[in-house]
Amino acid sequence: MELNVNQFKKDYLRRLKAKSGRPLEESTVWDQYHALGSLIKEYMTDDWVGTSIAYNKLDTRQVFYFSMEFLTGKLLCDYMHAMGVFEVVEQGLTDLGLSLETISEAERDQGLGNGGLGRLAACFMDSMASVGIPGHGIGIRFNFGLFEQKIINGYQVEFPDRWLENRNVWEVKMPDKAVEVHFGGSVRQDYIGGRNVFFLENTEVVMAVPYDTPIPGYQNGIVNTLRLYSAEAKTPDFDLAGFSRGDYNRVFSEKYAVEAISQVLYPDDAYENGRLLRLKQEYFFVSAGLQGIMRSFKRSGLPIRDFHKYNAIHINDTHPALAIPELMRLLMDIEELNWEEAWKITTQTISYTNHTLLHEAMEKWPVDVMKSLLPRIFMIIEEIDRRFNQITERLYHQVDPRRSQQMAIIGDGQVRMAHLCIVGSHSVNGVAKLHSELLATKELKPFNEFYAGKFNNKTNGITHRRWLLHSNPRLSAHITEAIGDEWIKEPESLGRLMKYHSDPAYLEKLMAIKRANKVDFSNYLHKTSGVSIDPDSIYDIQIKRLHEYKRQTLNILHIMSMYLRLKEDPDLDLIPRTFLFGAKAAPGYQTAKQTIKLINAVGDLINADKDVNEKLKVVFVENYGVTVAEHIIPSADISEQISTASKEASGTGNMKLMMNGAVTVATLDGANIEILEAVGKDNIFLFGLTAEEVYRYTENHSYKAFEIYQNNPLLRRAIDMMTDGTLNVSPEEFYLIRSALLDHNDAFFVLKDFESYANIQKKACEAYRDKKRWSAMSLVNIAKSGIFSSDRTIRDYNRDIWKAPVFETLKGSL
Ligand code: NBY
Repeated sequence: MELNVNQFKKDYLRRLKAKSGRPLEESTVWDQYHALGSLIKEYMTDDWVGTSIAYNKLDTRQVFYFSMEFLTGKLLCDYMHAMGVFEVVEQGLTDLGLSLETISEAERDQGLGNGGLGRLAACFMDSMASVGIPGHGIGIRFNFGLFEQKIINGYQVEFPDRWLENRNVWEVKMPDKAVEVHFGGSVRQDYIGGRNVFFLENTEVVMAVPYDTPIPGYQNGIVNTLRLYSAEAKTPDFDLAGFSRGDYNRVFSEKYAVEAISQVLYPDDAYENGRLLRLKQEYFFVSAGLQGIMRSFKRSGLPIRDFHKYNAIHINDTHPALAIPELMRLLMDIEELNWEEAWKITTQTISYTNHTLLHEAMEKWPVDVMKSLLPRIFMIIEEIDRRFNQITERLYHQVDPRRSQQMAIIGDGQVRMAHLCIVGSHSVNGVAKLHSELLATKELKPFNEFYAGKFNNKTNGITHRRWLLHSNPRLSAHITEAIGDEWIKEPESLGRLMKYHSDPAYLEKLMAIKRANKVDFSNYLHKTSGVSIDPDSIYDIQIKRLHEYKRQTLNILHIMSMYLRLKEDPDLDLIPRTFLFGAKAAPGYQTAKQTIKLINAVGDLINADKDVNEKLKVVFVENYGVTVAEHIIPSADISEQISTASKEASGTGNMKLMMNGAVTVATLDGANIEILEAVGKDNIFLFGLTAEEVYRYTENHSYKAFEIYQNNPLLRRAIDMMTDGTLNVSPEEFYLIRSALLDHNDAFFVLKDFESYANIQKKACEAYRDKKRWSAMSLVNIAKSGIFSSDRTIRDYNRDIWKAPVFETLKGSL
């Protein structure tokens, strides 16, 4: 939009006064933030309203991305960049004696997600709008996002994330678009006008009230919508009779119980067995979202039989799987279509992404729970299952009588949500080549054989606008200076940087930028936690959820072994190295929590030991999340992507780090394999078992972790350090970690991969010594990162699955 500095200053001062009731001199930082947010939102309004009018007018096919999680982070600066007003606003604020940096720190992170899956949804929102796809998000407006983590005495302690306590400037409440969601009750069946009719009776009713947040595309005038539903008791004067009888407690506890649905995000990044409230959350937003879509579709006057031609509904993992039976219910019970018609529309509308191969993370719900909470939905699932079984029985009962049971949607008293998604959708995709291949050839093989062509791959991506353009302004400017700014719209043109591959001046500047970013991060860390780190050391970074398969344990054991070597030989020629960890553990995941304590205990030992602390430093960054990531990533030298091969579906942190010039230490897992293909084997440090080897060892039980422990003295001493009193803890402190490695035969092959990890670490350090070589490696990583932009991912989804129109801009169609 057109905006000049004077106009902005005038608008802003007026807005600040109106919002805070105070003049500039008396305003708090929060007042300043709130006024700025509200003004920026207003600047966006015409485009936002215009976009939705244009979509309606054009009868556009639209995409609805259903996700339990949207890990958006802060929005202010992103919005200003998208609207092209960043510089003007920054200048205007400076003129007024204010600092944009300080003001933007007052914004709370929108932390409505656990990790990669939720962040992916947020990147997709940005890319859909920027690429010009009519695509919207549907989810839950949790009152509390992912817990805030504090490290107290080395332990993770969780605190509630009250992100809404000072209101959210971006959202708009839409009470007129509220819908009812029904739970429990019973189903009455009738035969009316020659067809079976189903009525739900005596249900508990919850109002789903949408709050809309604008999602602006990058300087294209398109503004899509993220719609999050909040649960409210039916009417504000819910039970007036009870209230006037003085029955306050009952009335309020019912209201409280209803509103609990959108109270808090479950903090597990893997499936945690069968909590009723979680199932309520899943049905709540799916039913609300579908009713909203149905309502506006019907308003358009288009025939219901064409529903799938105008609506593409994507489900982010199995959490929104109930979209399948819910859409069937709406089409049959409300719109009066028959089963076959409804099934055709449903399967052609819905597509599904799988994000995991871990068996324990596959979502399943006990039949009795599903039946009593959602009786009509369960009936429909039973019927889908019955019809599907009929076909697989007929096909397989002679060749392989067990196959049809294996593929069933309902089995062993449980509803298998992934099976429901596969059967009820027209596309099933994994999130990296290896992951998609393992789904098709191993984990979901019978389905891939049954449904030729349904399975496909869509390698993840990240929005290069947030993760490079906005969070690393120095590097962005250096790139633009060399190749122009086309990469902002066409990220694959970052490839043109390759011509600077052996340009000493360019590479030197690249390293100077990295150095400056390292200084910035060390200042940030010092300011936020009091910890000092040395910008001349290597920043070696592992940031992701804490999980055994991600193997933070391998990293810390290697650090412990380096410590032991240095203690023996203090003159060991090592480049000073700072190991940074950032990770939240699920509150109930004890092994993960012990790992956090272990990292902190090792840090305490090393950082205080004069023999080693010039060369080694271990830092655990508290409360890792989107904003912390934006500070760390531009400063990274080494990116640790060391999951057990086959376990990490894709990874997206790996992409963010390479795009900022970090070099990856990697197993051949997830998207690391595609990073390798992009940069070539000389620009990445590979180690460890392959996925195939991991499968083989697991299948033939030939791996013996204890033998490695016995035969590798250095590793053995590192492991024993957990219990021998070297660390300032009781010998039982790390009981679960030790026993997972030694008593339970190390399910994630930490010991098996240790030696090859230690070797590659040595090679990485040697490479770092050679500044020229390292800077060229870094450049190649940046240059080849364009394919990991979520713009590419979104274009792939749209080309192969959603098939929505792509708009350059909507300006002309208004
Ligand atoms: O999704 C992650 C994968 O581990 C990662 O490899 C991939 O890059 C990313 C995006 O595709 N999965 C993930 O983040 N999963 C969750 O956060 C999650 C959250 C909740 C539940 C399960 C998984 N749950 O069942 O409640």
